[in-house]
Amino acid sequence: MLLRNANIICLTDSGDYGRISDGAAVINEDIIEWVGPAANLPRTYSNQNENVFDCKGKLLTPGLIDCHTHLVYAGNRAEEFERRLQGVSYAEISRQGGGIMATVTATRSMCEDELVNDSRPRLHALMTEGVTTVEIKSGYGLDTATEIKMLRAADRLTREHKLRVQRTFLGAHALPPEYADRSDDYIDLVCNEMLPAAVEAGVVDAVDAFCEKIGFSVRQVEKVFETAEQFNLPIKCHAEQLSNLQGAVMSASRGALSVDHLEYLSADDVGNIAKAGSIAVLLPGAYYVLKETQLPPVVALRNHNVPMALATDCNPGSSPIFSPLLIMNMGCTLFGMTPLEALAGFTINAAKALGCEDQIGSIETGKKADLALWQCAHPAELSYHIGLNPCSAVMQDGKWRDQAQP
Ligand code: DI6
Ligand code: FE
Repeated sequence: MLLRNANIICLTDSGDYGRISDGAAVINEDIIEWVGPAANLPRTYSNQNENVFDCKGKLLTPGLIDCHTHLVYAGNRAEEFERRLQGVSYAEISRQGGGIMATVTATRSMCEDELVNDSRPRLHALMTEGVTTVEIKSGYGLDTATEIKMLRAADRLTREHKLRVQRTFLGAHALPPEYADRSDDYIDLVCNEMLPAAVEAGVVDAVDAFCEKIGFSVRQVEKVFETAEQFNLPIKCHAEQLSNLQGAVMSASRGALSVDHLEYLSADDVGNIAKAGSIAVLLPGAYYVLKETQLPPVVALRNHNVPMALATDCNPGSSPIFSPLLIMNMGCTLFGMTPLEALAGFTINAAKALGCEDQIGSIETGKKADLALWQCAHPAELSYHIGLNPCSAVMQDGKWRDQAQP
């Protein structure tokens, strides 16, 4: 397929994020075979008149990648939202046994089919805004069977819609009530039973943990990572979201793909993250919903060339947000990112956060033909509008999606 007349944002390293204003791209099966200025299009392609698609000057970007979500869960927490509005804090609700645990109870009681059905509209919301790859975490089961059920649901749901997925085991998300005051015993269960069983079931691509006072200590998270390493699984970490426990530096020094949240990361520690090569995944949705005031050290991350990804963190508690475009806006307005950093955050840097940048995240020869076409003249429009979805078509693996058949 030949795509013509496209305003292509390649998201390559070249200046202006690899913008080609009168661009063309050639897709062979599921792969980008050629991309460049229309004027340079080799004759073999330009002579083609079948299977030519006119992009009508619209913006063509890589398909968006939501690299941090908790999309699969049961129920919702609107009542907790009301309580937080009355001044009860997120951490306080968690200590009272609500918060994550409320979702755990709901998720345990739902069968896999129901979980898939409940989660589907959320995935659809991401897809309508150009998402072609999504990361989905477990972590609302906190027992072996439910963690596996969640990851199976993630698998089924994304397969059903032909999305690329990374399934992340987050058994160390919260302490289940059965293990109250026995958090080390729970970590033993995660390491000796839950994670091995989930790996055996073939549903784990990566391992995450919540390093926080209301989650697990650095030492406990390290144990989980040691087990992940035994299975050769990449690691990532929810770190420095509500306080500074030094989880990000620990995770980065163990080679974590990404360290996520980072509001309480000290600018002094950014150099170590940079040295280790981890990606910073920023989640302004949770910052907004929790009315956080501590900002992540964006300037230091930028100055140290730590690639910054953005993600929805969509979950029923701290980020009931299913709009990557809104998150891009928040990345700019709340965190001081540039619109192009925000777009890189949902494309090339998100691909790096998943360890998939050799396949996806930019429009380059040899990469997967996962693309999004937008009714926009300038890439900053993607971060600028709120509540307007300019996505006009999405290509996944070289095929236009039915929902947006152009
Ligand atoms: N941090 C978060 O923001 C989510 N998980 C985490 O470790 C919130 C999960 C929830 O509140 O349900
Ligand atoms: Fe999260």
